[in-house]
Amino acid sequence: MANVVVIGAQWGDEGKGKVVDIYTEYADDVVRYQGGNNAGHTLVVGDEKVILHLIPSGILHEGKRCVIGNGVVLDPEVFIMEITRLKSNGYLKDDGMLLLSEALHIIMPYHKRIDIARERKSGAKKIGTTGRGIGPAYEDKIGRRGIRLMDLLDEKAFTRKVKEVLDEKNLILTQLLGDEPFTFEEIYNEYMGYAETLRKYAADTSLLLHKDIKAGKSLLFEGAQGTLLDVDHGTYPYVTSSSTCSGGACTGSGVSPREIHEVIGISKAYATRVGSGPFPTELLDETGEALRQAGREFGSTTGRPRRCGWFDALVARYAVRVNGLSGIAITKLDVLTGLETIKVCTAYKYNDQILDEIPASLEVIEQCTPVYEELPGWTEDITGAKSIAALPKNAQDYVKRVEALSGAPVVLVSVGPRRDETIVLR
Ligand code: 2SA
Ligand code: GDP
Ligand code: MG
Repeated sequence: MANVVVIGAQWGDEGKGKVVDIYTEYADDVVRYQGGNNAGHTLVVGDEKVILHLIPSGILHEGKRCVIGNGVVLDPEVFIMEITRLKSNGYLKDDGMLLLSEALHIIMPYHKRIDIARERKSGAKKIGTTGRGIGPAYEDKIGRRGIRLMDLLDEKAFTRKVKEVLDEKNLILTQLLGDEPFTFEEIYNEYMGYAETLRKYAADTSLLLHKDIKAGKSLLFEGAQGTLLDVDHGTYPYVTSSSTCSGGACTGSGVSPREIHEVIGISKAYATRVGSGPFPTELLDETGEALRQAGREFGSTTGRPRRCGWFDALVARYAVRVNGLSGIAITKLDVLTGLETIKVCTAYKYNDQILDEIPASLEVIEQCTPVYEELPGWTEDITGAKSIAALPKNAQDYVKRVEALSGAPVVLVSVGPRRDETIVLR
């Protein structure tokens, strides 16, 4: 029995969906605990590709309980679309295996409109959000004016709470952002329709998870986005609005830190970032473009091209520290195949100083240039490798170097998008 947290060790899209799908075999419950449908987690099973935005990546396994915890912000329309699609593909045969925390916050139509309008108004300074209303929904949660699932399921509470906030939302939309207002009726009619579908999934999930732990079951926590997008520990303000680090698993699910046994960080063998913000190892040349094409680096939610760059050991070490990583999973090693040499960033240069930790100030990070070490590449196809020993010597050395620079043991190496293209070490 082990309760494991899986988090992104970079800027998201490290392959968390794939790794969670694989680890689900050893778990009883799979739990999303932060973010919302800004996430896009891709699973490839045989020839089938499934992209999940809200529902935990354990859903493709029968008999595993999937929980969306209190820390998630949920767009009911997207949730319903996702369950409908899963059911039509033969998954989620038992609705009882999917649970929503009744304390989670609901993304409202004004959240989405405010998100998009603010980004539009920010011009070059925009965050590069996914436009899914995530930030504005968390603002209302922290501002204590959010609508929770339990409110949506109680018509009177829902009516009262929406009426309480709507004037202010419409003022922001019309007076500050130059957008259209909402009427109470349009929101009421749309959301009351969702309420009936959502009711059967609602539960006190913290209590259920607690009971499962007491019964000796194993929990797998599925992080969304990545460490450098954490609202506290990321490259603020170019972050998402939730706690993407391992600590978020506890606040976002109501499970105690004392119940967590392992924290696994997922890192690509290179790096990507989507949206604005500092990215010291970014490649704006043909090598960056080659990584984007070979790794199919386009947003799983928005389709936006992802920015690509070399592996950054400062980011990896930081992720090990702030998440307490007990292991690292290296993904997309196959994408590096064919490169003559591969660079890894081992330090930053800031004026004439050498830094081996990420500086706290955004202004300083933006002026840092990477100090690189070069490693020889390989040309052999590695997607069929089933062990580290089966990898070409240079690929083995690359993995060893990444492990040494990161300071946490490598527990999995992914050599292709499919389930069977994985070397599980522990
Ligand atoms: P938001 O929408 O408020 O969370 O955006 C704030 C920042 O967080 C980034 N962010 C992400 N970064 C990587 N992957 C994400 N999910 C999608 C994917 C992204 C997509 O799987 O590819 O499809 O574009 C994700 N979600 C949020 C975002 O880019 C902003 O930098
Ligand atoms: P997540 O948000 O961390 O779950 O990652 P995404 O699903 O947004 O992006 C990861 C992408 O890489 C998906 O398209 C995966 O199918 C793909 N992927 C995952 N692991 C590997 C791998 O080892 N090699 C290759 N080539 N693709 C991978
Ligand atoms: Mg993703």
